[in-house]
Amino acid sequence: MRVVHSPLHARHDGGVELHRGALVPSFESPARAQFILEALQERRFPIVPPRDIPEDRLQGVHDGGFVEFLRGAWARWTAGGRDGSMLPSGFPARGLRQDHCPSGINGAMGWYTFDASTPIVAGTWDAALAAARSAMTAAALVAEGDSAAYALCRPPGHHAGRAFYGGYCYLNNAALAAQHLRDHGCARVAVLDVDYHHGNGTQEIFWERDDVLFVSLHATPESEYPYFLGYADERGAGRGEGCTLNLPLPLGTRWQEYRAALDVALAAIARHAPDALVVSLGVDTFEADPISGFRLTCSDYSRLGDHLAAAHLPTVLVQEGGYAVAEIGANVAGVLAAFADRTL
Ligand code: Q9C
Ligand code: ZN
Repeated sequence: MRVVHSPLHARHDGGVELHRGALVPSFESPARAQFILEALQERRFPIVPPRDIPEDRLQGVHDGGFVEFLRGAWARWTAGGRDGSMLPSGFPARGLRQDHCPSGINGAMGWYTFDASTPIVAGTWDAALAAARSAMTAAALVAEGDSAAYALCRPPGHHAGRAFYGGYCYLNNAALAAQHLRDHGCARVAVLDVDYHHGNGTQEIFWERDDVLFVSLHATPESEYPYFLGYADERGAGRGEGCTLNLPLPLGTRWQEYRAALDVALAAIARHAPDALVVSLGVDTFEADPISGFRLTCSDYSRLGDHLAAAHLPTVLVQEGGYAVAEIGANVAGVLAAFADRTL
């Protein structure tokens, strides 16, 4: 299994986030990708760079004005004499205008994001674009015949929607991978999101589509981020009705209950009969994750890899969350090594 990685991820660094009432350094740090890379190099996975995919391909899943905002946001911020990291100070809640993006940078920021966890710094665009290209490159490898590929994406992507960013995510890497597969020979695609948090961005992007099934296992949004999407009664709309499946789980979930939900997810995927699978691979389900509440152990990640391989589908794995930095390399490598063993 080839690993797609770009060192440009490290340009997204130095941001702060609003966490439990205080501004703290971002949990989503360059060290995460560095530790994953080292663990995969140690296990002799081949590492390849992303291809120079044209930026207009982002518009397969994203709004053009939104992409332009992300590309130009830092320049607009610094032109106003500001430094540090960009965080919003107001959002268009119910009762406020939903039809006009303010021309000023602060209003535009609140328009395009939905939280104060997702800072923009000088190198955010370069890193987000490299992550998006990594995911599309991994999809290209699979479309061209590899049985599986892994994109070491940083920043992550599954909270970013057609025209919004948030949850440490700017461009939706997994959705871009799924769209690439759709455009290159796969009539039907499934996305399985196993990050601790609901993949609200991916769900929104494919909500009205019947060609891409979205299935997500995640912590209950009643108490966990992103709070406002990810409930079991969300099933898609229009042609996409029945092509979204949410399996929210309680805090404290361990492998035994997790595995039962995973079986339900994999059965739904088999019924969709996809030509390829995209896995949004978050390892923030780990028992020692600093912002999450599930209890998966290191050895459970090999079990997860086994189960994913048992779907017997060409598979693009895309890195999402995971903030227990000391164990993140072992946990990701555990999934990928087990997956690769089963597909040899
Ligand atoms: N300040 C992913 O795992 N903030 N995103 C939660 C901590 C947002 C997680 C509260 C968590 C986003 C890709
Ligand atoms: Zn997460």
